[in-house]
Amino acid sequence: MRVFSLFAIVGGCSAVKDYLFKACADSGFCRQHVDNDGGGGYYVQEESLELTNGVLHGVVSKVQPHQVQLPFEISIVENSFRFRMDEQRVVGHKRYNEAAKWAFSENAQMGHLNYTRRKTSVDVSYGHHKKVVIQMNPVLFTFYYRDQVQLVVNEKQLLHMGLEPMGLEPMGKEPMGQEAIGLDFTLKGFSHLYGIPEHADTMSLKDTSGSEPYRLYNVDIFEYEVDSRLPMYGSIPLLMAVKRDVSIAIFWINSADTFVDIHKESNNSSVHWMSENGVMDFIVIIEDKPRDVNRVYGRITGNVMLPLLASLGYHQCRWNYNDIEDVLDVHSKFDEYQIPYDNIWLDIEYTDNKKYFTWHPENFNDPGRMLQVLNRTGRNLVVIIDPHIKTGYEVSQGLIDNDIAIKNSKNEVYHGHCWPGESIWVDTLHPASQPFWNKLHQRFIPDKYQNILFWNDMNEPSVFDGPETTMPKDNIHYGQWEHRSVHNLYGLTMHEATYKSLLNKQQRPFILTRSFFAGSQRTAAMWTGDNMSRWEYLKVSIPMILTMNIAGMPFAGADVGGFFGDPSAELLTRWYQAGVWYPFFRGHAHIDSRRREPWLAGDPYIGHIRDAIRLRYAMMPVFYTSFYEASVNGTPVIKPVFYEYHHHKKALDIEDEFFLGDSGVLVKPVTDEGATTVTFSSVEWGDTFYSFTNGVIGEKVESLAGGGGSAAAAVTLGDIPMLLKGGSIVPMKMRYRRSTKLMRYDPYTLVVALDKENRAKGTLYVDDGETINGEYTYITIEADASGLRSSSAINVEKVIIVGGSTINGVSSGNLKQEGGRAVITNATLPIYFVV
Ligand SMILES: *[C@@H]1O[C@H](CO)[C@@H](O)[C@H](O)[C@H]1NC(C)=O
Ligand SMILES: *[C@@H]1O[C@H](CO)[C@@H](O)[C@H](O)[C@H]1NC(C)=O
Ligand SMILES: *[C@@H]1O[C@H](CO)[C@@H](O)[C@H](O)[C@H]1NC(C)=O
Ligand SMILES: *[C@@H]1O[C@H](CO)[C@@H](O)[C@H](O)[C@H]1NC(C)=O
Ligand SMILES: *[C@@H]1O[C@H](CO)[C@@H](O)[C@H](O)[C@H]1NC(C)=O
Ligand SMILES: CC(=O)N[C@H]1CO[C@H](CO)[C@@H](O)[C@@H]1O
Repeated sequence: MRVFSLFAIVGGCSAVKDYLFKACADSGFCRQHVDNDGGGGYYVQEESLELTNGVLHGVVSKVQPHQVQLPFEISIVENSFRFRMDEQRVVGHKRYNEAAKWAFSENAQMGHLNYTRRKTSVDVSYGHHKKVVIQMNPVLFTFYYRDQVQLVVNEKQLLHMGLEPMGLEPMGKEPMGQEAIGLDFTLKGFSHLYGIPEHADTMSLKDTSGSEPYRLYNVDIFEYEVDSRLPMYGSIPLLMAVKRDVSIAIFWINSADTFVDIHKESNNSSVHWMSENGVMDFIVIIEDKPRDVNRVYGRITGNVMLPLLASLGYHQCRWNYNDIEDVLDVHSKFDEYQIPYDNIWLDIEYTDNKKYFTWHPENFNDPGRMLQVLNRTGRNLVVIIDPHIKTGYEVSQGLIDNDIAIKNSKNEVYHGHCWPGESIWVDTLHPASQPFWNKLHQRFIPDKYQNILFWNDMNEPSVFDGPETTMPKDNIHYGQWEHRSVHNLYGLTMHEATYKSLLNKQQRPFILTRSFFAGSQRTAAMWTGDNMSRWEYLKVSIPMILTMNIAGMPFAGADVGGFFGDPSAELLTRWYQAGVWYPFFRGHAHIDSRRREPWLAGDPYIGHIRDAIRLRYAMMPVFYTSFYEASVNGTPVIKPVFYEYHHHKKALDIEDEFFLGDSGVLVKPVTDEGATTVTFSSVEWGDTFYSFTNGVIGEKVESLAGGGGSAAAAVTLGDIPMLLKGGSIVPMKMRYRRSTKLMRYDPYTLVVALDKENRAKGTLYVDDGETINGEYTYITIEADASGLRSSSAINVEKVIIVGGSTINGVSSGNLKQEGGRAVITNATLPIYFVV
């Protein structure tokens, strides 16, 4: 009923979802915090300051309307400033303080700080050129970097912690949920902010003055809308601000329901974080460039794992493949149509009646046979395991017997409704859940098979009959923590448990998760959930995935073709051509959607889709190398152009064009129906670019538009617009193979695009693609006037050079002029260039 009345009032379908999810005004703590300056009045008790082991301890206090004591500590983590403040309670429970425990990597390094007492302030110094001046009364932090003020915390006096002013009872049994915290951060000279996924919105965050703040609260928002600040399946409370020569990140370490309100005033921006409860804990990262911020954040929370090479191949999914014959038929059709793929997926229907860790007794009665057939050509099977467990079978009984199910507020096992009907949920915060989860996986995976991968869906967790389609906030987890405190990190605990349960295999685990939190990048890939088969969803997938890359979780994708509905052949083709750039590349469809495996698209679409998927495989060395670099440096795999051009204001808004890692490959997917041209913006800033459409190197871009300096290029339906930046060397594998595994020993083609100084550089990472911590080589390749060199031997079958008239030393083979390009073929193959 409510849906229809709202629908009538607003008169458009954009409000259909709003009733399901709380707006700031419906959320007690947000409503009370959002515009409330609370009168300030928080001050540092001067006598409380004490430095122990490089950590500064003290107490923040406030007298009105009643006394609060807020012990805090300031520490240095990976050369960045961390502030953590709790509330001293006389009675009652503790505030949740373990979000950092889940988010942080084990290797995060603590540092020491120095401080100097002044009359009314304290100077804290750390690292190079970094200083924070802490004003005592009212408490205010001013962050300096290279002697300039960059950030002021609590300038707007929005600091709030504890029950007042909105809580009523300072003592006794507090009503839980009235422990909200809030704080403002004013960024000086920053007009562009990014991050805080997941939202179906622009990459550059919007000013939310007078409208809904961005909300972080993991929910199953099926059929989500675009251009929205509504919460989605996952949350990473990391916000990045970028200007010409400084980049800053604010990492708000809190896993409760959170709103982020943004105000932009000319070139300053202020960010107001509000969370429902928990301790106040944040880190400020200040560095020169966006990639430096990613490196530091990666050291704190861990970098993306180096993926199983096969998981960078194409994934074919639908809800659902009906039975083993269906799976094997789809599998062999890929070979028949000569389309490479690596992974085929099973959604919930493969189980016996939605009982996870079982196979459907008729349709999937011999999974070993299926795995064996797939394995012959190096393919994997991916199966879904969700955290809701059907009542009345051995797995749910095991959860009860081991006391590892999530409880309700009365401390009884919580029951809710999900795919299997009545279900209970595994509490993966409980240490005893790990051995239980390990055993389930070991028993379930047919003997000796390595080629089985996992998909953890619905782990927000989704509860069909719960508030906001999730769990009641007063449910109880291990440690007596309320669900409200840990809500946004539950999904992480689940996919991390799955990851650990697979470490006994020789092959690197692969897990796709729908819900995520800061730190999820260490053990899982994500996708953007239930999108729709419409052009605007294709378009918004690019900024959404770029935002995941900015927020340190680059292994991200969107359902190619859209989850709900039936795409037109043109949309499906364009979606594949864009999807080849998603770090996680999967076609997926709803159970009610028509079949849309690539060969069903008809001519000429099938040819274009085949070419697109083959291009992904040709570029596999670049993807794998970029992932390796991300796993070491925290850098994006698909990289917004502002990472290279942050000196140019216009670059800060470009969200439809991106680089593939540091390779120099620049991409602009076609996301408009009927498009006939594409214009690249990044060519404006003086670098040389070459046309690289469909992975075929061509002319300098000026000449595309007759030397006018604009890089508008005509595109046909078969074209995937790409450019290659001068100064790059791109290693490709050009031979068609059925899967990544079968490409392993194929020789490389090197595409060398020289810059204005006749130089170029590239990198290549090589290993067996499977084992954890196995042998590897990381190779640098360089070209200049004296020749082409690599730091280790590479098996090369062809070198293509553009942009230079002379390059010596490469002509160990036949150097031929072909049009404007120098092509080396058929030299004494294989050619090894060694320093
Ligand atoms: C702290 O001060 C000492 C002595 O002045 C100095 O040697 C050290 O480098 C300083 N450390 C930092 C992190 O600034
Ligand atoms: C901010 O804007 C002011 C005036 O609007 C200008 O003078 C100043 O240079 C700008 N600062 C930055 C960092 O852009
Ligand atoms: C931005 O911040 C700077 C430095 O605090 C200040 O001088 C300037 O007035 C601010 N600009 C606006 C529009 O508030
Ligand atoms: C899977 O294929 C590999 C070759 O790629 C082979 O070594 C392995 O034994 C196969 N596994 C099974 C269980 O057949
Ligand atoms: C490649 O080299 C072989 C042996 O040197 C020679 O016979 C052949 O003609 C060459 N092919 C081309 C296309 O140059
Ligand atoms: C509620 C809902 O529609 N859930 C869907 C979530 O997404 C996965 C995969 O995209 C589907 O399998 C579920 O049916």
